[in-house]
Amino acid sequence: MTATTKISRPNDLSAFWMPFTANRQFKQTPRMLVAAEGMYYTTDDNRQILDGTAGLWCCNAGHKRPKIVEAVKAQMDELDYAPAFQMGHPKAFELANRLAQIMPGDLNHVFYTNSGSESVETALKIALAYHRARGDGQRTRLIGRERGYHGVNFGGISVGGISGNRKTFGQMLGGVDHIRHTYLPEENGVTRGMPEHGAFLADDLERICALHDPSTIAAVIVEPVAGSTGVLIPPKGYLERLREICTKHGILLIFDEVITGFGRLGAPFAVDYFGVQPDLVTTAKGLTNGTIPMGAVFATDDIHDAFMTGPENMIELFHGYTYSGNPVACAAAMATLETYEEDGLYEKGKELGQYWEDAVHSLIDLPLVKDIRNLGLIGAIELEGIEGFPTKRAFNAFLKAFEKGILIRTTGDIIALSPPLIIEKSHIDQLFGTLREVLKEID
Ligand code: PXG
Ligand code: PLP
Repeated sequence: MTATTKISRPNDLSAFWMPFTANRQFKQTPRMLVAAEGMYYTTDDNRQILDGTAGLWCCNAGHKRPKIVEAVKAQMDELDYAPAFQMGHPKAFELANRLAQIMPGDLNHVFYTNSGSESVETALKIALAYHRARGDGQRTRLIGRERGYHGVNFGGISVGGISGNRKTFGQMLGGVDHIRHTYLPEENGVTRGMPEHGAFLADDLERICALHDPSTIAAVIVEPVAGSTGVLIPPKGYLERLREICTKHGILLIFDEVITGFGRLGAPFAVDYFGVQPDLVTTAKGLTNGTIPMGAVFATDDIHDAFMTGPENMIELFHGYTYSGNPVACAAAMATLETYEEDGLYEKGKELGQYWEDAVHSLIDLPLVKDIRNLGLIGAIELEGIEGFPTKRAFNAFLKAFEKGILIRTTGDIIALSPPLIIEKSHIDQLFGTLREVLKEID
């Protein structure tokens, strides 16, 4: 716990248009965090809040980790910025090598971005350009999944499947279709870990292939575990089946590991956890422990090498960001990976998994609880909604939880929990003890 007593409350909240926030509600009753250390935030009224969400699924090593803090300070002193195009700096290469070592299989090439949303745009563009580079340029369709979340840029919301994130933004990308989501409440309600039923849901890709002809499809993008939509765990055999169908038809498979990457499931990546090998992997968040914005897309040798043709003085991929491989972000990422390894955090989901699972499922007796799902250090508690007021019950729970000293995250009427991987049993007890009180007290 931190002993910080800093009090800071800005006197005017109007200029900052807050992201994914009920701005008017917030500005009437602000919830301000002013410091963080380990498992706890400190509020502006000096309360300690247990972080049940690792910030926004990103601070996997907890807060204010000394190694990361020092690395960022030192990097600022040494090289603050280097041009990303036609120039390099050593840490960008060192980090890419290290990431390629951690990632299984031949996903050996790393393209840097600044967020999960940018990682998704990058992966979709690489998929399209890859087919074209191989003379297969009629493969232009991109397939996402219902209830998928792939960030908020136009490619990501097009392949994404959350209607609230799409409906007010016009036509999106053309040539996009969606397979079914993987939630079967009748068959798989209140499941511990991976559900038994539903591998057949992957066959929905065959339906899409039959409709458009597989030769027009460039890539399929899915979250191995759907996070933002309220935690949907893939049924046993589902991801394997999706891989088989993609391979059969020459379609690239993209795993969006922005949430599942860097230890969330009790393995470095979902690729390890599920033992299914995609062609491209998108990451962000945990890459720098949330400290400095950074994302990374992993590509196989085959995909990368398809671009390395033509005159050697030509740019092979017309894509990149001003901040791709920013030195301060690279330093933060290197120190983050060291911290994960030193603390054994890739294993934590396995070690603590059973205790976590039992704790999440302990809430099933509460009348407001409709379904519970979990995998690794992720848990979801789906509540009965208030009739006519969707999302209100979960939001009430969020407000009450904050009042009682725990940070939870809600989407729709679902509470999603994803604590820093440094969590201990005593924190799990605090989190679920408090949540039980919350769910008894709210309307
Ligand atoms: N893909 C996936 C699978 C994600 O979960 C993104 C892409 C976009 O990343 P950026 O860095 O652009 O936000 C995400 C992000 C929540 C929540 O509480 C989830 C995300 C972001 C913020 C909140 O569910 N996921
Ligand atoms: N808009 C303008 C006018 C720019 O000059 C640039 C980059 O040079 C961008 C947008 C893209 O910015 P970023 O590279 O940070 O994504």
